[in-house]
Amino acid sequence: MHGQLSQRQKDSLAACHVPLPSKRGFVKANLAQTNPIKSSVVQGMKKIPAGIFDMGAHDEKGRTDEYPVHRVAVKSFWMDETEVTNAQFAAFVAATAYVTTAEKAISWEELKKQVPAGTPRPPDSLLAPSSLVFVPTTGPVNLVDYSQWWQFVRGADWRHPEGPLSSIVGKENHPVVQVSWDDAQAYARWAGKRLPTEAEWEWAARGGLKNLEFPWGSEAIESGMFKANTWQGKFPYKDEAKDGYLHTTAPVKQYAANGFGLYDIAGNVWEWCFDNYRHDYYATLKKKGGVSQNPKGPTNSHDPDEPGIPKKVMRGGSFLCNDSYCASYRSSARMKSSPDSGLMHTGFRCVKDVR
Ligand SMILES: [Ca+2]
Repeated sequence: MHGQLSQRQKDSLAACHVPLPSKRGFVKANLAQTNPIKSSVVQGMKKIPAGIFDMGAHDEKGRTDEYPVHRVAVKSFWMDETEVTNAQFAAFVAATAYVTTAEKAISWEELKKQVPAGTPRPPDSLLAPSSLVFVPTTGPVNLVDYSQWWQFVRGADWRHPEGPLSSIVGKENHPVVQVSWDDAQAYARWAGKRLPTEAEWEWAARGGLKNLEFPWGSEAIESGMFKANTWQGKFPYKDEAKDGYLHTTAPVKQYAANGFGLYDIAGNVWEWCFDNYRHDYYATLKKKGGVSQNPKGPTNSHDPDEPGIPKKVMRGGSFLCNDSYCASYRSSARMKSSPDSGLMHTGFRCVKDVR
């Protein structure tokens, strides 16, 4: 009788009543972990629905390259819910020993193809590894000349975004910056992803809102809650940093997500897109008429601001965007730079096709 058993004997008996594992049960238990709900989720990404929308600026606030509005259809895709962080980029570099564009000297053989024939080779100091760093001015300046607040700094790279004496220690959760379009492409390939097309990016940024100015709707950026890491005050000399971040990156996810669950789709850092940049691409699509299906950008690039320098599209604005200057946190705002450029306010996020 059990009443005559010691506690140790009772425990031993109870243990015998626990079934032993079976191989088939073990396999079934592990199969159950890949149920349909979990397999429809990609970690760190949001599923963006397919849709048709009117791409471009819907008011008079756009720059000329944001017109004309034209109708675009995009297929469903996954998109990173945040910009790629320093920690994520570090994992890529650790796995591949990848060296970014900013860490390499500029190739004179490549550069001389883009300058007039006979241009003499510049000194090595100009070709040394370097990247573009924002340096605030001491007072008001003519805003047409960006060379007043952008400097090529030797030793600036993704690990040293503001120059050789800066670092990303403690900034693991900030977006990676000082990465070129080529670097972003390399990361995306390694991650089994790709860069978004410009059309995918704008559709995703609009977050299901129709024809509204910002990813959060129509409310002015300076009204109500802070909506993004941008610049408050007078550009480029007095950032009041009311949003908590003084002309630098913020950790990802500090502000509310848009309607599709995407964080920092406005502000923080510019995001490289896949497309070549042409100022007149929208006009070309509009002229074709109908709905442009999954446009992937023009086959070549032309920027009237710097003819002869091929460029890629950037979107979303950055911590340098200001209501009185570029206001590029507008969903339709376009920017461009050469694919070998690293900048202190430029990063990226990736997308993945829906299978
Ligand atoms: Ca800020």
